[in-house]
Amino acid sequence: MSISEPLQPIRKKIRLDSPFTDQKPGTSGLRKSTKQFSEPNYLESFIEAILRTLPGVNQGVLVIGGDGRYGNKQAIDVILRMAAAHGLRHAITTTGGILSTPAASNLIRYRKAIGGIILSASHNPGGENGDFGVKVNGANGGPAPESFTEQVYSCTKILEDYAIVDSSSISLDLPGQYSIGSMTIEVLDGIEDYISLMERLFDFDLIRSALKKGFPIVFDAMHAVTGGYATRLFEDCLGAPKGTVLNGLPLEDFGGGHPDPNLTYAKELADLLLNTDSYCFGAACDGDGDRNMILGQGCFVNPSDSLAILTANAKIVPAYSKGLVGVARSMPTSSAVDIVAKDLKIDCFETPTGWKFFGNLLDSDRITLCGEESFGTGSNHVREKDGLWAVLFWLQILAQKQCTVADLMSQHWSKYGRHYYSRHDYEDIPIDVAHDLYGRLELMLPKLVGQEFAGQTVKTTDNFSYVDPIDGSIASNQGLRIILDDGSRVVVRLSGTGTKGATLRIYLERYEHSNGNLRQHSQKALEPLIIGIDALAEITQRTGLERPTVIT
Ligand code: VG1
Ligand code: CO
Repeated sequence: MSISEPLQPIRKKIRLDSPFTDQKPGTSGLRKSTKQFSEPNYLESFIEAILRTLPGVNQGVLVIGGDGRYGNKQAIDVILRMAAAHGLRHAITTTGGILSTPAASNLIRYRKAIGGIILSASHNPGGENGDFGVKVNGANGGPAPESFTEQVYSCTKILEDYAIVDSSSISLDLPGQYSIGSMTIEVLDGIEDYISLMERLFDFDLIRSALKKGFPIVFDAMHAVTGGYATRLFEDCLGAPKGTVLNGLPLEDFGGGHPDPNLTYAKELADLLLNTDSYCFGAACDGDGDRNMILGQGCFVNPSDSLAILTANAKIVPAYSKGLVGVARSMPTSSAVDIVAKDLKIDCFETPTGWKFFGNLLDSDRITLCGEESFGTGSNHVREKDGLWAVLFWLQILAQKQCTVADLMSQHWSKYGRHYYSRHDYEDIPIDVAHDLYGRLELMLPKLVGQEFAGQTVKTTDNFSYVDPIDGSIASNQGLRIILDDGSRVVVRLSGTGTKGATLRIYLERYEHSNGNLRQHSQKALEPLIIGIDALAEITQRTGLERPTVIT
């Protein structure tokens, strides 16, 4: 079907009353409340800044899609009309406007687009009272680097007007070809290409036969973007029974839930795996499909351990059968993968929090796999973390080894030792309280060296900064680290993705050798560190919170 708009759609310049000074992108794009995004000209002025900054806009190809949250389709309509006004040649979007972040990364790469605009606030709640977000990815398919987002931000501060074309909305109901003026638009099924990519990476036959032999799995799409992808993957392609995918229908408000796959927000799934014997394997993804949580029967896999397990077993997956060139993890992620990398004699890089920092390492073939403690794992197949990819990776390993998740974890720890690990989040605390706490702790850091902390001696302290080994760019103030004599550590960071108040993140880690006690509860094993940092940073006292809002 093809609908042609009038040949000369009206291009207008809308004058802005005042520039928008609060459009500073955080860890991953611009994330604000839906209400703020609904203010007149708010979205438009940010998109204008992007289209003025992104290289290749004139006659370029742009990918646009989102996680289906409230405002997704309206935003696509605005972006298409602004893209036409800025001289793009072709825009690619998807049916229902549904496109997961990793699938967008794939589309950008293989359609040789100049980049993509992804409408998502990821794991933040959606709906009229929730959050909305805009992420920009570059031609490599990955999140734009800080140099780009800084430029966009500077542009928003001086913006006086934006250009848009007047035309009626195009339908996203079915695949089709359209045009607005001289810009052509392709609406395609956002799922097909992603599934074919997965088929090229994994051995679907092996997974299919393992599932058939009686390995019941369950997947929670949390009413977010992965519903359609997961149903097609697990139920249609891999033969899992109907009903394997829970909450598979994407909803504008994610069914009122918080689409963050962790033990707090994916409790329904966690209960099925931890408190019943109905399933051998369970997994969930977040709002935009880039995060994953892995569970076995009676067993939660810590994301830092997950990265280590994937690294140790990568050769099982056809795409990585020749081995890995290197791996990377974000700084707060535990060192579980470092030990595996050492054993495999491959490089292991430590980057700041945020997927954009893996981009250069992936582009220059220095790493094959990478991951973050925040339920993100990925590889060089795209330039984003990829939730369903991680689930398939786990299924491939389990199908090949014919063992349970718990067995695989035990085997791993008895070979490499165990990194007890936990993240404590204090959400929605007053911004000044958070900054005072952080600033005070930072000032204390130099004096802590050589002092006793949590029953050990403090070896080093710093505020992590990173020099990109490829382009030499520097990212500083990436988190406070207190590293103890036995290798244990506490990291303190302020989140860059929240929209209400500030979120303080405390990352706790302690290593236990393979011949030590590997069966403790992690909160118990980390207790001295938990008590130590609370006393030192005066967390309870200053925030008034007796305990963290979320413990992972
Ligand atoms: C959080 C995570 C970080 C992740 C980021 C984006 O950032 O800690 O690891 O890369 O979210 O994930 P912060 O600044 O709040 O700690 V997503 O699923 O929003 O792309
Ligand atoms: Co996400």
